[in-house]
Amino acid sequence: MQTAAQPAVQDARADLYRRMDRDNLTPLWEVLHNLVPPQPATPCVPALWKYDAIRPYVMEAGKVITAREAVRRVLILENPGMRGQSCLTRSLYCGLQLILPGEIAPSHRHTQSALRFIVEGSGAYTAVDGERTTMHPGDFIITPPWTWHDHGNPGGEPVVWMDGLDIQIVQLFDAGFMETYPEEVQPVARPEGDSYNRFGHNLAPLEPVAPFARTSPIFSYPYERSRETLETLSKSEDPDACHGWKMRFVNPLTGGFAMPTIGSFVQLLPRGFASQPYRSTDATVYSVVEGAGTVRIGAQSFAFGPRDIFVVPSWQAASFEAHGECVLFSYSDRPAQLALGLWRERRG
Ligand code: GTQ
Repeated sequence: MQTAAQPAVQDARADLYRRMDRDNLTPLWEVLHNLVPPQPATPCVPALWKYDAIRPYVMEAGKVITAREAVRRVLILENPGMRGQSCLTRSLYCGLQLILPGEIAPSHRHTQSALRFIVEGSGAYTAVDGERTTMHPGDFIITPPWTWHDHGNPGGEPVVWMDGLDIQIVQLFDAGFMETYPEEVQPVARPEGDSYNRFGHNLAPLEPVAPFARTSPIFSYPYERSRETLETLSKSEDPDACHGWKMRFVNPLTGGFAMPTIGSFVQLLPRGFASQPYRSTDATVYSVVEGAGTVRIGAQSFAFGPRDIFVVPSWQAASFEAHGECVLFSYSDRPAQLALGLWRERRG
């Protein structure tokens, strides 16, 4: 504990600070506590968006701008504690993208990784390096870094998905590049399902190939498969006290996370389940796939239903109450924290 300095000493300090400030110097001892806090002190706050409340804005955006004109017609979900920074957690971006029947979102590539989690509608596609995949609600789709990607909707209904990107991680490292493809739509080079066929059936090509470097060679994980896995799991073992039945999406070539910067998860909570509180240093974005319940985050409680999106900040305890059987998709920067030796968790 510092005691208050004598007025003469205070003046001497203030004078020193003023002079060194002109040379871009500042004393550590005035800011040390904020720089190295005893535990995570985040501006990120818990928040939940009811899909029914925000869907009208998404659809209205479809009336005022085309996907072509917008390039990506997306409403960004901004954390209320960090407005203006285009992020939902400190490290991750979240948006809701709309593509209407007949529209295309032109092809480009960037070093930021993207995930898509399909929220509403079927029949749109996203193309990654020459292969298209058709979107269905609950599908988890990856756009690996520096791969050409465009989206289109040849179907008959609006399609909405959640975009999760590592924009703020790439920003932190000033490692962002972007290019526009010379055509609006990239040519199709492989049939739909090609990557899933090569890498998604417990087989891999003989030659050690990793088409997307450190990102999974599977770029579309169908909901049908993940739902079936959770269902089967729930019949063979008791749910985890904190997580219910929870799995992570995997890169089949490494066994690691599907993306190097973003971890993605899917979990099933049985009807009536009340979880133990759980905290971890990776702030996590949730998209509700099925079921209704309540999530308690720190001192706040939020009711959730299908298609709602909510965020749990770093090191805030979260616990769930499932009114019906619930399926939750979630993503966080866990792989990045693990790679850097930073990740911590605490149960209970
Ligand atoms: O689909 O390529 O929400 O580049 C933000 C940036 C989506 C995309 C976003 C993007 C994209």
